[in-house]
Amino acid sequence: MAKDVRDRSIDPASREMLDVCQRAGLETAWDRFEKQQPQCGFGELGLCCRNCNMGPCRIDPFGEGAIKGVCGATADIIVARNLLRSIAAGASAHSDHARDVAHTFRAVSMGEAPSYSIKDQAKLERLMSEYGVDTQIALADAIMAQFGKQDGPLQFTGRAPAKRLELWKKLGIEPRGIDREIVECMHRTHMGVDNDYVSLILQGLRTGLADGWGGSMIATELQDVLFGTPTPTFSEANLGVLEPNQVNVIVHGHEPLLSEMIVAAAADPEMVELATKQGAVGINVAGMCCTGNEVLMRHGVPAAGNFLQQELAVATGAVDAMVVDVQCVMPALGALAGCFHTKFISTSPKAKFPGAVHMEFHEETAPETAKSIVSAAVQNYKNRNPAKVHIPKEKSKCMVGFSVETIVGALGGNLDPLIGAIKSGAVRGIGAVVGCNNPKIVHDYGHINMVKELIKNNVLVLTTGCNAHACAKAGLLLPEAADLAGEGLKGVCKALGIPPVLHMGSCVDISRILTAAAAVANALGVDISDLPAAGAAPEWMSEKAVAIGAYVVGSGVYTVLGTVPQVLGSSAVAGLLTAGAKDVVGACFAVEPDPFKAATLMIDHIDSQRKKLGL
Ligand code: BF8
Ligand code: SF4
Repeated sequence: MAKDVRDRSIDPASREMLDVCQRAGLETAWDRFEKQQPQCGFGELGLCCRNCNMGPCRIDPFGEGAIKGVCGATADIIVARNLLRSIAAGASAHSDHARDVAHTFRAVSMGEAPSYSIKDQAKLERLMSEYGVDTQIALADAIMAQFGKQDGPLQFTGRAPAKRLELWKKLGIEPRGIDREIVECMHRTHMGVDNDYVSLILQGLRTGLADGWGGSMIATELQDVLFGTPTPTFSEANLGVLEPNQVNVIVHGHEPLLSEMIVAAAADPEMVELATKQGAVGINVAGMCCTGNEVLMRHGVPAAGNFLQQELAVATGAVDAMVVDVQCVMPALGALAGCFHTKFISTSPKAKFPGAVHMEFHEETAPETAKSIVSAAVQNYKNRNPAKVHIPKEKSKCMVGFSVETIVGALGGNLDPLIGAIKSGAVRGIGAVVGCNNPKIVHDYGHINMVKELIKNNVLVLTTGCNAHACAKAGLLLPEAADLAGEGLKGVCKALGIPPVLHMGSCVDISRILTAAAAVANALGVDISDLPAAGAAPEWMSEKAVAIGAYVVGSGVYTVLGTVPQVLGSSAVAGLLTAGAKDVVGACFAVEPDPFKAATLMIDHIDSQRKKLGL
């Protein structure tokens, strides 16, 4: 039976493509989600354990059947262990990305990666002084050492307010080496190790902090050094950025090490000439997911869409190559690409996919591989079947690239104007809205309605990841969008010429939000948990989002989740996360799928913080 596409997405381009997919009998994540219904009740509650081979064990949520695993593990233990493993996986994804960037930075410092260079010398020098080293190589070594550091603290935690640092120390959650924290999660969750849910969750916070103030921050800072710190740039977003008469190359995944080289190769006159010979008028690179955010904010490369649009992009029949590296790439793409001429190209030694051509990418041979990939796309152009091409017209303009440096610049060199606007109430507070798509929520519905509701109530929104794509598509990243904001925020945006929603980058760039929050808290002489600020992930799905949640709350920011985490099988764990944590780290989670109600929770929190600060 035909599905009503309006129940699946609010984005017009996505609805149009969902229609196309239905008519062509092409399966998408939404269809597979329906086939999964009803989803496993034990899994939903976090109550199954496969951590040893006496199991699998599952706990009866009604207390009638088994209430303990074979080893005696209770619901509290199993739920907390499962959560800890998710945090470890998420933190490892961000941090392993950071490791690759650090590796390239080190190779550049040693003169061993001639195709990469230093693009932000000033930031490099600031980092050298932050780490207390005199040379670039010493900085590279010091950053590399952050991964295996046996004792705390991680260098970047020094950016956090003194009160926060003291609290982490007191609680024993000051993060040590990034790899160490992740390994410890795996150790603690092995059969018969840590069996106290509070102790497990504290380690989850510590591992999250090692991600936010460690892995993610290292990735962001070194990417800025190597590829440039983003500055305001205009571009376009949504599937309408695909070009009917050009070779379309989509870069999808997360690490700019690859996408930067693809962008450069596509501009190579030799490649452009090759494209012309094939009958195309040029080469159009478009970005997807976080790789999309990286090249969007540094080069103005148009963004094709967020997580749930990856299959829809292929279904346009106009993508000559879908080039991927790591994270958030659906394994479904291989089979779908097989229905079209699209070449699905995997590039990371860590990530192979069924149905993909593997063209492995290494920093020493990066430009050559990038050229081979672009050339494969160009040569594939002639195989495009015009009868199968359907590109939605829909695209929106956007203004992106608000690094902390840019925001400070836009404010005239320091944070005082922003702090003044917060004090006066023109800006009621700050909302960080981030995260994925998830077919459990109508695509982009959670993102867009929450963000609109916040700005209407004078909350300045900072965005990254797939929320940033959603906002770009909806026109919320334009200075004109200030007209949708409340009077106070509108005035501030108009005076500064900025949008009411500031695009700060990819998901690892949530570290920029931490840096900004710490700077504002330091300027006010308070802790991060005292700020009139709140976070949200209205449509989150990935384990990375769980790690982010852990570091955002661990850093003191109240956070509202739009999809329910798999923890409800333990009222003790759920209670700790949604209430108890407030007395421990000064912040907690809330779960609210309705974006309007969720925005109200955030605004209420912001108001109560203002009151406490006497504003
Ligand atoms: O790191 S927001 S779906 S793309 S996990 Fe993935 Fe989620 Fe998108 Fe980027 Ni972040
Ligand atoms: Fe079952 Fe315990 Fe083994 Fe988990 S660790 S599978 S609860 S026996």
